[in-house]
Amino acid sequence: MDIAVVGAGSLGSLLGGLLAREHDVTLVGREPHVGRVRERGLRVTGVESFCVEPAAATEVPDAADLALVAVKSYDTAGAAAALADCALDACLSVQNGLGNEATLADALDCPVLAGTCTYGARLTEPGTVAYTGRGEVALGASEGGPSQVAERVGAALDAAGVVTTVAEDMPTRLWGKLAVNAAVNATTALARVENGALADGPAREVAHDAARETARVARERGVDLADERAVALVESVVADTAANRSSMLQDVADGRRTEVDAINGYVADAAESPVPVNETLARLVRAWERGVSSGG
Ligand code: KPL
Repeated sequence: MDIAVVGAGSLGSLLGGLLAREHDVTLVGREPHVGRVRERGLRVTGVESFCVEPAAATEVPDAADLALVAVKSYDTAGAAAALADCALDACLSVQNGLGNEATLADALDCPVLAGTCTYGARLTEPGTVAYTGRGEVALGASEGGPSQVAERVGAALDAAGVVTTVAEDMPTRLWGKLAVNAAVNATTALARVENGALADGPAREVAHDAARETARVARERGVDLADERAVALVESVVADTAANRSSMLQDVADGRRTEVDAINGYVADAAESPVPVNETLARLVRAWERGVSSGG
């Protein structure tokens, strides 16, 4: 299968590297990373260590069987515009936050699948990605139910050794993942701790409250996600990724914009009644972002 991985950051590079063992992959990302991949291949180190030679570019190709979108949520509209001119059979979003599939579907002619991904990755230098945790990609129709396209894409990921579940309950899974990100990302970014610090440390209850609020908002929108299930998801991700630095902690450490608007901000915007923990986390992270963008 011809796969364009749009957003060759940490996660996109890891998934692209895994997929390149079986498929024709083009990594679409930024310099100097893509240039280094073109010159010397992509090195994957950690859980598994190997080198692959995918194509690498700063622009999306003219055609691909699948576009796997892994850009930051604030870049989804840009990725959708770039992909609008690419002949595609299918598109799969494995991004954080909610609302990405709708943005992509508005711009593209092909089916857009929803995905969640719990693999852990970190770009350590241009051309090299650390594979920090084996996880799972769950994918399916964003509105739920069966999908032949999802079956085909799932089989392609599976053939490359990516742990894959083709799921008919993506709305619940997307909200479950949102609860995990709402709980873990801003908390670890603000406290500057690894995910494992939420297992028993002082921020544990902040994270659990953020997850409960997210589950309540999911139920307000007709998605069946119990508080206990959301907290259990957080506990299991925290245990499985204890040594990981969340993507938001990585963004903050590197002085980059975060995905808070599509995570805690999304929960706050979608809520019918107050969600004080998500609102507070969103405000604090936005305050940090404003300080960085004004050079503070
Ligand atoms: O998705 C993640 C992220 O960091 O964005 C988790 C699952 C929290 C792993 O770190």
